[in-house]
Amino acid sequence: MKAYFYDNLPGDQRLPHDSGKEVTVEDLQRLGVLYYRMPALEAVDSLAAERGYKNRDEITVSPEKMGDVYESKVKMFFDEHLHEDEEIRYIRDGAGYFDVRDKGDQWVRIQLVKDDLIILPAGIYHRFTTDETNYIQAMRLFKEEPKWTPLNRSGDLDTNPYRKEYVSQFLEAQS
Ligand code: KMT
Ligand code: NI
Repeated sequence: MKAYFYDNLPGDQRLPHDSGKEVTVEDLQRLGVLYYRMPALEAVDSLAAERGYKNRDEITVSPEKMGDVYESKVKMFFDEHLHEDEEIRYIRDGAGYFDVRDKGDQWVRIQLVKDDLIILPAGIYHRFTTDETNYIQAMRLFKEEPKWTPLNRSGDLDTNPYRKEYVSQFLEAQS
């Protein structure tokens, strides 16, 4: 895992866009984003059990697997959105980037590789992209009823109760 501020320069979303300004695991934690290095699947099983996650699936995002729809899927994943539930991703192979908004609404880019696990809290604005290798395999964990519907960012979303809860818990509650 490596995290840094996104450079906001033009260019393909799959390029690193590394501004050189580093972001630490502790910085991520303050945003409610939890990172774990998990070489053992048993540890993922424990974490899932602790948090009440009963279901999982695996997705491969690559042109080989997705064919013609790959480019449009990758663009869709990159639309800024939030969910009304946690988003847990465990990288099984390949690599990719999750971008999350920080307190000042700046993009923080989190590079994940095999054996990295990330938990994004409900209500955080984020987006995902593959990198230049165009290949990632990830496990998606979910509870009984996944509320995975991506809600794309808009002014209206600021009144969403899950967004409001996230803002009060992580963005307002600290100096
Ligand atoms: C997401 O939430 O954008 C995804 O699930 C993308 C594929 S998982 C790396
Ligand atoms: Ni998402």
